[in-house]
Amino acid sequence: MFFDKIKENLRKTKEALDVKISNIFADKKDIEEIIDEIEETLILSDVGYQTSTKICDNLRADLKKQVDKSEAAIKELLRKEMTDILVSEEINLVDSVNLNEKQVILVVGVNGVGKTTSIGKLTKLYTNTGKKVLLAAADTFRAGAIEQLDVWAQRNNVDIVLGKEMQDPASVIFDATKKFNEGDYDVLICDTAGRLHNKKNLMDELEKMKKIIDKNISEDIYKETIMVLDATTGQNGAIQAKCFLEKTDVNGIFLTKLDSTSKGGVVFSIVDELKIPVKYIGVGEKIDDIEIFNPKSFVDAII
Ligand SMILES: Nc1nc2c(ncn2[C@@H]2O[C@H](COP(=O)(O)OP(=O)(O)O)[C@@H](O)[C@H]2O)c(=O)[nH]1
Ligand SMILES: [Mg+2]
Repeated sequence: MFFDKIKENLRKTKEALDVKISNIFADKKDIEEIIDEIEETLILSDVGYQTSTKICDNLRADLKKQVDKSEAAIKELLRKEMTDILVSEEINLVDSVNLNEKQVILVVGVNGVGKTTSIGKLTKLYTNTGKKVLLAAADTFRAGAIEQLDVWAQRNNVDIVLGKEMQDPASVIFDATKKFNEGDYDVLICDTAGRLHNKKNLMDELEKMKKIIDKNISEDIYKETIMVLDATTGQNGAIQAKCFLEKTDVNGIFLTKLDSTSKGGVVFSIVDELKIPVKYIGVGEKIDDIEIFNPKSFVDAII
């Protein structure tokens, strides 16, 4: 049931990958030719040049050791190699999803990627496990953004610290950390303005918010920064993320809009090149359209 749902949500990416790969096998070719064409298909599905090459080099090596070179056997090896990219030991597993720990989450990313919506979904995920969530509307750049988060707070029936339009976002974070410390909250999730990597003042603002969190929230409370990325932007989004990371530390990625793109392959290049785990995926606009990212079921759903 669950598996069918994720398969349906990733249908467009599956069409770009799996259907094309099946076609490669459809007309008889030699193994080298098949792997070359698989590599090309991966690159065209936004897996990224470097990561596609890595996957296919490993696949070639696997096949040297294996007698069975049927379509099923090759696809099985391909699934293994693709999963390995997502669970590599270089990726910090300490930072994997922990719904039980008390924590403060700062949500960052450029405009329109889905930050506010994703916070609404995360809030539901945490309240579902019995956690008391507090939200901070620190995207004070436009009044609409504050109201939008307020709507998600009401939907989830949780408390929110509302900033005022053009208020210093760091001061909203300050108020929120104070309320978090005084109340019996488990999770504080902070929304921020869409900040562009080339706007130095916006990056500075982000650092200021982090400092306030570090200063006001007890050391033993887990703190993290989640970067939201829009999967529909494919490789462009991956490049944008790289620029972002030059300026600020990020613990995990929330990759949105996988329901409406064939560019889901971008997951592989994000994890492989940035060495940051994808923690959540967004698969629709509704409150329950969120999945905790599972590398194996993701790969099984698209290949
Ligand atoms: N299809 C789809 N749309 C999404 C998803 N996440 C967010 N959106 C839409 O993306 C748009 C921008 O979202 P918003 O949360 O305002 O982005 P923000 O500017 O980063 O806060 C809205 O129309 C959302 O409904 C998703 O997973 N799938
Ligand atoms: Mg927003």
